[in-house]
Amino acid sequence: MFNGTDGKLTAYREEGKKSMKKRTGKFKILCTLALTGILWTAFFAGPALTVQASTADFRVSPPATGPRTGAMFIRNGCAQWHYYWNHVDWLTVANPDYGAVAETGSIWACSPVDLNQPFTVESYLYMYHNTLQPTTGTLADGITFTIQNDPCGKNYIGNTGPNLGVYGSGYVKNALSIEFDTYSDANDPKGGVGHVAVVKPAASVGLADHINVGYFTPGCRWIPLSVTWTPSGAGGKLSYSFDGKSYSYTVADCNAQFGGKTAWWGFTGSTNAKARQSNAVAMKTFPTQNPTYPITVYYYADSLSGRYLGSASLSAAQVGAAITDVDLYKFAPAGYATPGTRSGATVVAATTNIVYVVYSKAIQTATITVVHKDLENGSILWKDVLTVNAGPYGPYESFPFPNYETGVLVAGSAPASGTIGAGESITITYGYQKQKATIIVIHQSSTGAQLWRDDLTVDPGSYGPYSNYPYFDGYDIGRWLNTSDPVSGTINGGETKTIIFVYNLLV
Ligand SMILES: [Ca+2]
Ligand SMILES: [Ca+2]
Repeated sequence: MFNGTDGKLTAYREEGKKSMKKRTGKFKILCTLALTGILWTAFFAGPALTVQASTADFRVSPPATGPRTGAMFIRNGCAQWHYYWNHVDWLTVANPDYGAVAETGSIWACSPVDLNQPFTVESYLYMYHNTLQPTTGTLADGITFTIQNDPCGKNYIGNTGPNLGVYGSGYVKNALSIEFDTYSDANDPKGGVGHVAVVKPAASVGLADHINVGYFTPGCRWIPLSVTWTPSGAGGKLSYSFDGKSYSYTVADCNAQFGGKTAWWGFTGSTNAKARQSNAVAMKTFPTQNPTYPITVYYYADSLSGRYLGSASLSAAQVGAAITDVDLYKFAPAGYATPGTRSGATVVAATTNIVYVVYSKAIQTATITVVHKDLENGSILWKDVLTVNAGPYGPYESFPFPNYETGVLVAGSAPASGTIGAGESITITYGYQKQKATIIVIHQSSTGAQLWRDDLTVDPGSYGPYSNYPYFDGYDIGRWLNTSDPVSGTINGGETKTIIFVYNLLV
């Protein structure tokens, strides 16, 4: 774009930031169109025009190498993409608007990195006054390179000033930062103008939270930064060089540090309320990992009914890798056979990867033999061989034998209720007694005095006749008086009959 102060042609710039001031928008578009024509005309028709990368914004050019980064990062906050026609581009993570203060921005690579694989990021960092400012004044606050798994993911945006876009309230979670801090705050190391340190982002970062502290002097330059991740077991090593010095930091456990093995990476930056420092990143190389693809497992019960149970996501995996970590027991409904039957994707493809796990209703039976035994004589009154579902069984009422009194479990028998496993076989034996009847025989005198009483327990059925009852021999054969019952008939289990004999006393 034109430098508005002197009209000098500098470069072609596209703004990726929607929040650019509207009042300048049309002007920029016009300038862009005009300049594009001018530049391309010059390039193709004129004598060799040595096109310099623009120094309009940052006084010096970033190295004219590296991929076009505009589509490779998600930009948040005040971050912007600057693309120049000779393919030199960079992203500002703070202070893109030439003088704004108290800003913060973040750029996160569109694709996360797989921490199971090594990767290297090579870049250049600019942390200095831009061209519209005098080169005097305080520089603050700096840039971080951060690997993170914040819930906001690649939309995470942090705080301004000393927070460098990652610390303070709402700090980036599950993260590790390498800070390039150009302003020494109260809690900062004091050994140099600017300092480099590994910091685990937190609400409050103290001096002791700065690890691997090194120093550098901010200036009007693009400082090379190379970061290499080397996985090792559950963690890995973060090796980085900045301004010609090398450092390394070991992460013991990626799950503890990053909340997983896949993480976002990118840069954040900030300015404070007074200092104006442009913070910019130019990329040299991006991670060249094999791309990974997510895998989804859907669980169903009853392949016929297709009842959906739930889903699970597996860690992203590389194309061609066998999908081995499918949990065939997850969501299994009670009573269904496990493991489930798996179908669907078996090898990761560069498309949607879906695995199905289907359970079937368990056909798991057990056998319960119920024996009903007469306790008096040991004879088997009834025997049932029942095929039941494995699981709980009983209680006693589940195995009735109605013709007798409530049974009692015979010693050594299985309990009347419990749990039976698939394929098991048990025998429950109940002892029964026939239900008895009661005949009360009362002998009394003709005057009503009771002479004798017998309470007789009898089997149900016919009873009587008279001669079956105990004789009261102190008297003449009595004359019986029918009270409630006759002296012979049929009596049911549980019934009571009373027969009264009345005697004439032999006096
Ligand atoms: Ca600081
Ligand atoms: Ca610091």
